[in-house]
Amino acid sequence: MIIGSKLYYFDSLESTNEYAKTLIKDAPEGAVILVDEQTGGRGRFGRQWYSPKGGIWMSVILHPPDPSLIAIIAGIAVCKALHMNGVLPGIKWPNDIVLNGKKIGGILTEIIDKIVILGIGVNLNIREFPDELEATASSVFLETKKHLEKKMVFDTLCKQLDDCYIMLKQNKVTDLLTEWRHYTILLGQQVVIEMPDKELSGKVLDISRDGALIVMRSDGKIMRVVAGVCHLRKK
Ligand code: BT5
Repeated sequence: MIIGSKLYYFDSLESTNEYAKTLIKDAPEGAVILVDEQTGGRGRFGRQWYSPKGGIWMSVILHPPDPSLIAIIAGIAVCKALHMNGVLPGIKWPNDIVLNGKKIGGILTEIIDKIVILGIGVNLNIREFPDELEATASSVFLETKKHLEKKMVFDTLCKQLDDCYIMLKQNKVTDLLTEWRHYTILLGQQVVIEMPDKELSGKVLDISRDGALIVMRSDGKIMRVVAGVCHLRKK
């Protein structure tokens, strides 16, 4: 297996992604940093990521030929790992893992000198969230009342990620996108996508081979969206 070629495990770190950055020159491809809790976990755009004990907080160092589908394969791997443990979450492009409409996981990819640091957070057995997250965030335990053993889910996740990463290296993009379509909650949905300089509303048609979301505006124009924050439009 590439993923987990080396494991760095700690009780606590500020952020596994930050720690991974200190290792990228020395650690082998597939090295995983795993912690029980993060004191300064981060989301995209420097946002905070709540990371108490009970979750899976990890980063993986990868040398992909092309980084554009890394968040896509991470989403597939998280969903498959939970699915194999009897829980069926969904993927909300670009980087949310959702269950019953709430966010139970997130993915953060950072690229440094063509090396990718893939951060994955899964709210596995978290029992409560701060007030400001309660409406939008949840955990596998809170949604299903199942307490899944962390080590088992982590091992399954590494295996699934390894399978997807090998497929990516073999350029099996069609197969990977088929898996993504199976897990996403977005196909055919009306969404609003916030981008730094504009907003786009429309219906999600598909995902492209480079991970962009394909959206049809109400005037029929087809748009490719490479990055943004996606909200489902209330019906
Ligand atoms: C993400 O960012 O969803 C990416 C999260 C990646 C976390 C992993 S954990 C291991 C690795 N090391 C790190 O330091 N990070 C990675 P974003 O889409 O920006 O979502 C962040 C937003 O989600 C915050 O602004 C909150 O509103 C919300 N949030 C914070 N903590 C959450 C949690 N535990 N569960 C669900 N939502 C949360």
